[in-house]
Amino acid sequence: MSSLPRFPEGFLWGASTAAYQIEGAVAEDGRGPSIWDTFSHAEGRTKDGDTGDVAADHYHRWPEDVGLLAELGANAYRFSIAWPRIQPSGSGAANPRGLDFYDQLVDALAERGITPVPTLFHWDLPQALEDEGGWLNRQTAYRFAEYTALVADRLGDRVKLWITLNEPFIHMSLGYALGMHAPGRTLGLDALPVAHHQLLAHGLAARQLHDRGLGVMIANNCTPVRPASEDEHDVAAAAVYDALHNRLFNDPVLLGTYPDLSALGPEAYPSFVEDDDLAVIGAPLEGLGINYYTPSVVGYADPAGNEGLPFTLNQIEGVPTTAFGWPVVPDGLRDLLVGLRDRYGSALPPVYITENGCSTNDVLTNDDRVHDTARIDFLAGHLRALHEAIEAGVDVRGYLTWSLIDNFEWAEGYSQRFGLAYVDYPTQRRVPKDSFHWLRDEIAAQR
Ligand code: IFM
Repeated sequence: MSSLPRFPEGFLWGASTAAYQIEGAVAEDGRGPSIWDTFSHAEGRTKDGDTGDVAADHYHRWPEDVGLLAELGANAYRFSIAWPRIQPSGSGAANPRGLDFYDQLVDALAERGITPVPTLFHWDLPQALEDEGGWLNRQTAYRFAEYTALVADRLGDRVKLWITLNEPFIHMSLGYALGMHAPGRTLGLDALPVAHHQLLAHGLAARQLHDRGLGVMIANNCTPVRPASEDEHDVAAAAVYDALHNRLFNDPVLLGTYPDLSALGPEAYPSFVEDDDLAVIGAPLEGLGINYYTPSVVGYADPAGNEGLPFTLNQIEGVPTTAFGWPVVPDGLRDLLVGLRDRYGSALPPVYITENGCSTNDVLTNDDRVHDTARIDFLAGHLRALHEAIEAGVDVRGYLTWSLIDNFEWAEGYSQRFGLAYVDYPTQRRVPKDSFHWLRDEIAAQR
């Protein structure tokens, strides 16, 4: 019996993954090195020195993983394409064996009636492009459009809905501002050109996809922002954080404008934005991907003692937390979506939840079970909140949970398990967790 209210007809149900986090096989079939190969192999960058060299071995076990999706009853699967498999040195002709890998995956999904929703960039930039400045270099945006064309030419007959970038805010902030992710740069606010060049890449890639009659989305990491108090300084600080985390990436793609970031410095971005860029970036989208994990409570900070930032992120008390320590606030998803609808109105395209999930301290029992009750509670709470947003009039078309299987959680290595299926890394055996069975039953009840 279902514990969830009824979702709209044709709703997409499924799960998400990303290439570097699951594939492994980093030196196979002509794949070139990515910034995550370099970063994870550098001393002290990831927990326990973990790398994605083998990850969940999806490159060899993909038929089994497609089988898991089928068993789940998924009608959609979001995966990412590894740019370094397609263009090992970041430019030039496509590596046919790289394209073949995704071609066979797409065919296998189609055979099972599962809609493929590929992401073209989920943080694994070819190292050769990083050597030329990575996303600090405007040329990377043009390289991305060329790469997009190569992939779309091969898969566009079967793949109709595409995601250009995954979470450009997280890639900019953790990768280029704070140095916690690849490529490990610590530029602080000087990382802002990375936002613009990623957005330009999105716009140029969207043009390639649209020219081929294909649908386009971007997957933005969004957080509902709440001020720490009603004090005007906290309220203003919250508005700045909202502009940096959410609006910097949503306004340009939905409205063709940038939010006011002058609170971060007198020349936050004008110098690197060229004349027609915003028109390219603001091309109409067929969907907006939302990755939601937790809200943000923001208070005022004196920029002088806070690396130029006029805000601070406060602890959220009194709610459960994930194994990662992230506060679990399902209502935040409803508030976020209703807030997006109120802010963007008719400029908001159909919304797809392209990520939402939690890490838990999973234990494989002797009888091959994983009792991840906390994940079931997480999913049930967020799906109910999502339904409330739909009832409030937000056009939500799908829910793709993060993640199908346990995987390489970036700087946290293999210590954080987000999967519906447990991966026993020494054997690479997949064991569906209790949450997998729960979601399978809920999806079946919706049909
Ligand atoms: O694992 C990541 C994913 O790659 C991007 N979004 C957040 C997830 C959990 O941290």
